[in-house]
Amino acid sequence: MEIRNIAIIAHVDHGKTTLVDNILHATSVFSDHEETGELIMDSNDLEKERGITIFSKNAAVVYKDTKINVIDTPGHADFGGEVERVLKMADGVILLVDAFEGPMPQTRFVLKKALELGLRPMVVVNKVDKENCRPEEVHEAVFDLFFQLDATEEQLDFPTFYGSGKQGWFNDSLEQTDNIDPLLDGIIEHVPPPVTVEGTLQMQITSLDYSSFLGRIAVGKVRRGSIKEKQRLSLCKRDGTVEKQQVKELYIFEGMGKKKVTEVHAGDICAVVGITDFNIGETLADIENPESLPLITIDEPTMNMTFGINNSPFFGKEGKFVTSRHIKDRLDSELEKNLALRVEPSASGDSFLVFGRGIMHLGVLVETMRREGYELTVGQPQVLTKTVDGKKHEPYELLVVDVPDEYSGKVIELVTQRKGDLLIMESKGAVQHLEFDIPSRGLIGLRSIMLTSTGGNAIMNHRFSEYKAWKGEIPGRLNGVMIAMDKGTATPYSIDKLQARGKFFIDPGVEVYGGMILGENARGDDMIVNVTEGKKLTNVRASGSDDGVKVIPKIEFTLEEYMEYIDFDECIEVTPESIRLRKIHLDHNARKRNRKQMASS
Ligand SMILES: Nc1nc2c(ncn2[C@@H]2O[C@H](COP(=O)(O)OP(=O)(O)OP(=O)(O)O)[C@@H](O)[C@H]2O)c(=O)[nH]1
Ligand SMILES: [Mg+2]
Repeated sequence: MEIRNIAIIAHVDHGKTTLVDNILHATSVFSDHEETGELIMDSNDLEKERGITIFSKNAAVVYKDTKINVIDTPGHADFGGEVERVLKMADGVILLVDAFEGPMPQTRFVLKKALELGLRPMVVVNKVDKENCRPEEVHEAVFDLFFQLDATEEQLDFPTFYGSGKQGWFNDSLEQTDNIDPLLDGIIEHVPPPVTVEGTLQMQITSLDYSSFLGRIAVGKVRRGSIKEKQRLSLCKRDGTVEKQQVKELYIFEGMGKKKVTEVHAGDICAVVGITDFNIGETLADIENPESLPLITIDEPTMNMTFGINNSPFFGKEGKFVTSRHIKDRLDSELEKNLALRVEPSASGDSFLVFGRGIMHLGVLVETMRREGYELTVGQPQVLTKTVDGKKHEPYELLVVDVPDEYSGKVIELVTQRKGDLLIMESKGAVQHLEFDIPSRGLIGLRSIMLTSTGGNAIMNHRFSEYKAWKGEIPGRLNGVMIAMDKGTATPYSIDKLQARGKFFIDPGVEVYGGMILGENARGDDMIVNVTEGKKLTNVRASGSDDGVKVIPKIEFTLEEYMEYIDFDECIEVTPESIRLRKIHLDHNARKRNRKQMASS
């Protein structure tokens, strides 16, 4: 059967996974009455809950006697390295662009990678059902982007499709149809069949799958020769050594699942069971004639964060895995699959410095550990600096903000305070499109301030661009916090009394301890407060009112928002049931002494 290998790439939320849903349905992977829901490929719990893709995934369908391997990729910038790797399995890409938003920072990044690899691009202008969308303009903008990125003549000649994943149609014009056949036909016509090379086996491992029965599974495209069940072969390792190993089982992708086969030929994508101790980027090759493919370079981390045991008074109450040994083992196993991650133990051995690609990358790891039953304490994320020619350098990012006209002045003011430089300002209807060059440090905590000062109307996106000279002092959080004086249960009575002085992160009825952070002070300094006075609530999650007391709903932050919120002398206690902010030093006197010391270091 003929094969086409295609990766779907785009900025976050432009509709990749929805398009894959459409492809699976159009090719009858499911029987007519089967209830599948939406975003079928976002199968991991966190992915389902957040509606975003974190891991790239393979699916395969058959259309008009051609097998199409489809690779769904994550759109968030922190997972850009993953996209770059899995592009090695593809011969063509579908670049999806939202018909309203147009090309965004991650559109540029993923397209650049695809063009550099010489892949055949197809463009899909998605979401044409959206009000005020501007598909023709977006098409123009995409063409300009190709041009700026030095696309070849052939790549510039990309076919464009329009449609709506939501309404279930794509066509080669703006005329609405009732199916996606024009797009599927386009894949067969425009994406070249895989280039296969005669000779002995070469397959680069580009991603990794897990099975509780089978263990780690190596996924990649067979580039040369073929691979067989039970075959003895060489694993060409990253460090240059070669290990003899044996294939146990072999699978190809079929629908959303896998199908066991005895042999896979060059050009197809497969999953190999039985290879031990491999890393992504390494090559499976012939037993006698091991020839490695060029290694895949891995993104350097740009940020780190301390992971330590939970040493709050509530230690061990909610989690199953609480010792530093547990945390160490868990981080070690994460390193096997999470390529952009690094871990360094502290001198004392009870905490670890974890390096990653950004807030989301590290946040997803903490969130996953918490769901698995871990308790831990994480510190303020730190941007990594480098020394270049004897000078301190730091990471910079391209920041894009789309905001209604009336707020654009405010946004520029906020970003400029944080050492961002305005590069581009243009109108898109009633919306201003702003682009800035800003040190990554300046982005930490910016989102929540920006949302507050624009009434939730700013859409913010950013992605790493390069290391450049250190830009000097950047003001941190403007507000202080409210800190619990003592251990006890927070009462509606005392929260009500304090509401005029700040905003709470907790509800009445919650157990607190001395040194725990309860909310944001309206003023710039920290304030120790008593929240345990008065009548106790009997029903923990009650409506929050008793004796005529009305408690304003608490501020709900996600883990990542907390990570961006905390100051240098604060940390986050993470357990399967709770996320609590606290001061590193819980004792009020010790903290005052230490804060001066820490601030000056
Ligand atoms: N109006 C409209 N919404 C769409 C369309 N396609 C997808 N969406 C919605 O856009 C949101 C994001 O869709 P996804 O398919 O998850 O986007 P994605 O590109 O896979 O996102 P990431 O994997 O997180 O990068 C969802 O709420 C979809 O329902 C479309 O054609 N029109
Ligand atoms: Mg997705």
